[in-house]
Amino acid sequence: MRKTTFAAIAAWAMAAGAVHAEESIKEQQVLDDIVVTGARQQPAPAESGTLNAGEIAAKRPYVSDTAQLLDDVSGVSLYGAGGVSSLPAIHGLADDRLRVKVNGMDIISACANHMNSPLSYINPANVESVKVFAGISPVSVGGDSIGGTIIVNSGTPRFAEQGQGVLTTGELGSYYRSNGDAFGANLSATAANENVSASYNGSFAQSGNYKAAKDFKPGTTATRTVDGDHWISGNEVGSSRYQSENHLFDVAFRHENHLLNLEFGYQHIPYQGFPNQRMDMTLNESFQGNLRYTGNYQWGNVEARFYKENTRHGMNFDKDKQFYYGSAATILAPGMPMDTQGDNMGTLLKTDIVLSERDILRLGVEYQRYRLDDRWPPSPSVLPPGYTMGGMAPNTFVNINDGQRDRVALFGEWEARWNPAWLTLFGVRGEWVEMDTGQVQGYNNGSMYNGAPLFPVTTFNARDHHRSDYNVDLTALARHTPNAALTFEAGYAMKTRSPNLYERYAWSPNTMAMEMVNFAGDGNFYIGNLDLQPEVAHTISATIDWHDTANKGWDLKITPYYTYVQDYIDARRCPASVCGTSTAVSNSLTATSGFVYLQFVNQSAQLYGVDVSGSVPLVMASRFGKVTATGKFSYVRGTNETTGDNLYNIMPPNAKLAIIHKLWGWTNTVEAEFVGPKSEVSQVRDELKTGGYSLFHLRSSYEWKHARLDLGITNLFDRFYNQPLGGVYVGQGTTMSGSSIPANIPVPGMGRSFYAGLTFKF
Ligand SMILES: [Cu+2]
Repeated sequence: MRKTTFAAIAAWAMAAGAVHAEESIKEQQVLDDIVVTGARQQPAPAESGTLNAGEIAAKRPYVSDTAQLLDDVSGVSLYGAGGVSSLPAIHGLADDRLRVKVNGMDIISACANHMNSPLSYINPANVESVKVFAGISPVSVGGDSIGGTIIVNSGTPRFAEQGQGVLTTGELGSYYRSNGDAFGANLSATAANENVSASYNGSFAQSGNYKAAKDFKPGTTATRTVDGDHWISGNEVGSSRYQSENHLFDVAFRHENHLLNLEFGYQHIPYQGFPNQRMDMTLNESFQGNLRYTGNYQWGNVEARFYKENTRHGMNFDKDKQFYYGSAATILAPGMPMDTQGDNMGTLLKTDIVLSERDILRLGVEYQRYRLDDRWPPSPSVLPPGYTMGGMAPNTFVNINDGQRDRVALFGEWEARWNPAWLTLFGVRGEWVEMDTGQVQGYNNGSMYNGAPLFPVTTFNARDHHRSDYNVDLTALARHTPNAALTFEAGYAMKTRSPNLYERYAWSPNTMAMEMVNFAGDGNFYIGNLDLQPEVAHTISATIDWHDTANKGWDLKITPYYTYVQDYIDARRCPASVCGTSTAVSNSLTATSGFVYLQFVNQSAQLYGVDVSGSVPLVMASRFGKVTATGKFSYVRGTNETTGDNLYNIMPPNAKLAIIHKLWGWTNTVEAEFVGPKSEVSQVRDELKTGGYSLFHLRSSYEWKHARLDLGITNLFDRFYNQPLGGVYVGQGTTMSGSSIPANIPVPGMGRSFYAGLTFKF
């Protein structure tokens, strides 16, 4: 009896594995009913990368950061941040320039440092599928972005087969990594009959500071913290520890071709250090409610969604950064608390209408309402005796007051399969973005810090803050499949993104306030710009894909692309008219090193490059197993066409090679990573150059029917390297005091780490 239960679960697991990649299996069924002949063509455009449940499971023992799951996807690179908060970049465009959908929700980072990036809201343990649209992303997968779309989903609800009774299934997993003494665990459980399914998915992850390879010498700085003096050892990377906890409850109802799905999510991050930010996350607490309906009708599909997400985000100095500021005799500022609240609500209605055997029409409407409050309570909250005024007292500093960013979007997309060799896709999307913010205030009306007027709040408050943008996106794409071994896809896209709340409304020209507004991780000081326009990108991109006719042997894919961005939001050295006439600001105008004062500004930019990826079987199935080689190479170049400067954080040329051996339940992998030196750097931001490096990793896993064991070594030779997109190391010491910490140390990568993971399925 036990055997049959297991067999049923295994069969179900296989079935689930086969369908999870597409949002709905029934979409396929409906279409198959109409398009009778042969296999259905893949919808356009071909994703530049997908990860399925198996590939994600293999990464969990060594990845706690969902963005890092994308590391092997062609065209994707990662901005370093906190341990669970990296920011993905596609073809050199990162962060808010990408549309990131987590379980269908457009999450917005509620933080002046973008610490709580959208992908930080889901743990890899909760992720079941990932899709990346680089280059030409269809208008139906999201607007208000110029660089592509990333779609991350936790599992689709599971139901019992007819006559199976109650289905119970789940998974329990855990891992340990030597570097940083990191560990984590996850549990998922589902109980379902044929029509109702309830599931829970939870995860926990924790790590201490990681260690770079042995010769990292940032100089040791004593830091006065809440717990007393703290010293960082020679190769420890300060402010890189983290702890995170995620829970997801899901109830789903199925009736014939209708599925209703209600999810509740909760996240709690008590601390996450940021080695490239002057502050650390001391709290991220988020509640999410997400209701979805999908229906399959004779004429097509309907998807309706309503979500609400609320984030409370706290920042201060964690244990590696100096906590107390002031004279030796009296502590004037015990830390610098910052408290951010983001309130996000969205709704979506989308239909796929099958017009004929040839044509599919997709229509949709989306609405998002977003509110943000960013307040910094006074420090100290009560002035010590003898002081009449503190630098950060007695008022609450209001960085963003009732910030509003609302979007309404309408789109239409027409996909036509003219014949087996030709497919075309055209889309139009109109988007209306409304932004506003209330009156702000500084800590006080005094003047200190470089002698500039402190917080000239009157200038900002006197201006009208309301902004309306009317944005249009267009995509046109064609795919030609002359024969079974070759696919050629090419297209054009016009994509628009409105500025975020900080780019428009961060208002204070005070050094300390400006250094707290930074999503670049470069340690510089930023101020917003009320006159910013939306950025508009024009992209042309093509993909040639050769593969053997069985489509599982060798394969080679080449994607060249070119993007011109009108009104690209870059930065300029902050002029005296905005940041004042202090010596520091004047010096910053011409400085060629160190931290500088910057203001967001519209300029124009171009980016171009090529992605190459492929795989080739070296040994076909034999009694020694099967051996496959895979590889990818990426090149991207980004320049500011207004100033002639280079764009910031552009990944140097890089390649990845892997040899994968499979035998019985074993999968053994040798991976090599080669990264060129980063020499084309942004001068306006005093971006640091980084050297080239190569890294090797060994991974091994064994899969039983109900268990999986993973063992591996990352950075096998303990090679020291600096992360090309890791930003400037400001992970320790007096990080609140502008230029009082070194500006020339890049954030190093992790030294050697051993890991082990064990997963049970029941
Ligand atoms: Cu933050």
